[in-house]
Amino acid sequence: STSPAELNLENCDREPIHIPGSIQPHGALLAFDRLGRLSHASANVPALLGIPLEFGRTLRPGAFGDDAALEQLLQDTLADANSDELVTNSLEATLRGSTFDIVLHAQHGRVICEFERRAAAAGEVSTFAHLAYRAMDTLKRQRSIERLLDAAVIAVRQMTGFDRVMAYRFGHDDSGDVVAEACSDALEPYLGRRYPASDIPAQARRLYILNTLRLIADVGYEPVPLLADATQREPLDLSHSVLRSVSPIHIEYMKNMGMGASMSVSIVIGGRLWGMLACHHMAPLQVPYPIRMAVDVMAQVIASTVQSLAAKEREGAIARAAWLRTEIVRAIAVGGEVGEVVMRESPALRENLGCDALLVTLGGIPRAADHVHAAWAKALATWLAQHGDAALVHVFHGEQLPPPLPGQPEDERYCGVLALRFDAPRQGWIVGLRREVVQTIRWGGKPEKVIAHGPLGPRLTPRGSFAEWRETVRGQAEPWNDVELEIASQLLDSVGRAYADRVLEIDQLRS
Ligand code: BLA
Repeated sequence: STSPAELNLENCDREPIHIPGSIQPHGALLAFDRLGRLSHASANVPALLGIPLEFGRTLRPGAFGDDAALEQLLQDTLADANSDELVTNSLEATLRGSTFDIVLHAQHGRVICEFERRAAAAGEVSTFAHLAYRAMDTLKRQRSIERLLDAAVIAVRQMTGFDRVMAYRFGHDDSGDVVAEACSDALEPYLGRRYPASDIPAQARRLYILNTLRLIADVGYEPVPLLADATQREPLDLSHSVLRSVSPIHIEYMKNMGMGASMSVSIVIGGRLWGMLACHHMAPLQVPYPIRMAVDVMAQVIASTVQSLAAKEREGAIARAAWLRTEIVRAIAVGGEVGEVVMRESPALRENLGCDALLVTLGGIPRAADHVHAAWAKALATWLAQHGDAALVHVFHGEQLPPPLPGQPEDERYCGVLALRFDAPRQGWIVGLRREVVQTIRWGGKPEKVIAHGPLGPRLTPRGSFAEWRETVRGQAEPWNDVELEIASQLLDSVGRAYADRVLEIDQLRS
């Protein structure tokens, strides 16, 4: 496997983070084979649990003191060890005077049993249960994805006590936007910022779909090594472990951000990582397991609510598009000029098609424009007249397009073009335009505030990785999504027909 010294920004998606060979020190780990024989243990087991490390043997009776419930649960979990399905059990127990949350999971012929030391005063369980219940209820009642996520970050902050809780939504290119945030007044808000896909490498995203919650209780921790029976050839797979030691690259990133603890919870929709709740604390923070589980359930409620809200938003957009189409067709039928009609509906159309500007051209000449620099509109109209082929809906990007002209203002530079040809012989186009993605994104950070560069490189800061991302997205616009493209092609269809009827009428009048 790759040692930390060999890791860098280019190969960090190859770090095998599921087999780190160590755990975080706020607990201890035991692993058993299907016969219940000890195969692996964290080096702190004797000190923390008072259990001697006798690899290849089953635990002696009474190894867990007189806690019969734990011994029974281990036996029950072992009975499920041959399942391909993941089986998870947990309970609270007191060993040698300390309270532990004990989490067992079985899969592929092995049981992993983790003992998490319960941090002081987790609060009244009943108070907490009420809090969690109320939060779920509030979440289900939200009517938009924005409000849902706003409510979610507030609830998670209340339940866990993190200094900062963010809802992070992934885009088509896996970059992530901070779309909701609840944070302490002492912190600079991150709301509205975007982070590049490379901040969470591919193998971590895959793991986070399987195991939806992780906690790094103390960024400054010393990992505790796992020891193994000499017959064990494979490193222990900690994909589903709650104590898994995390990537040193990520630890450095967090140190550079000045963090003391972090937790993140996946929002998985349709088997895809849709977003994440990401929590920061400036000091170490060990969130008790039951509270983490409540947050995990909450993330599932969020996922299903997002899914139904997204379906409603889609239906709403399609209904508004149908209404707009009717208006436009009616106006053209009574003799309105396409350019004029489109401009009259411009705000609603821009919203509906998700574009920043609109242009209508005919015969290679701009007829009407909204937020488009006149000289560039002319260049684009000429260019379109030369580039249209058989297709009716065209999507052009970046370098395919005419370059910006001298004097063209920054906010009227477009590099995403959705071009709808409503009249092929006369080169009539309705054109929706999108700005370069870099100009659309708010980046609120102050570069001079970046914390010291670590030994793994200067780019491992949010600010540094943003600079790199900015380079890779130059000349790109956000692509149009399926709903927008469908709306566009229906619009084109209706306008095309209304316009053809109009032209026919005029021709008939003339003859
Ligand atoms: C993991 N990176 C993560 C995680 C987050 C981020 C949330 C999940 C682990 C956790 O809960 O802390 C990224 N965290 C962010 C971002 C913000 C934040 C963007 O708070 C913004 C406010 N990270 C890098 C680079 C590499 C990298 C350049 O920035 C690789 C070269 C690696 N990130 C990396 C790895 C993991 C990770 C390897 C997995 C950690 C693990 O689970 O072991």
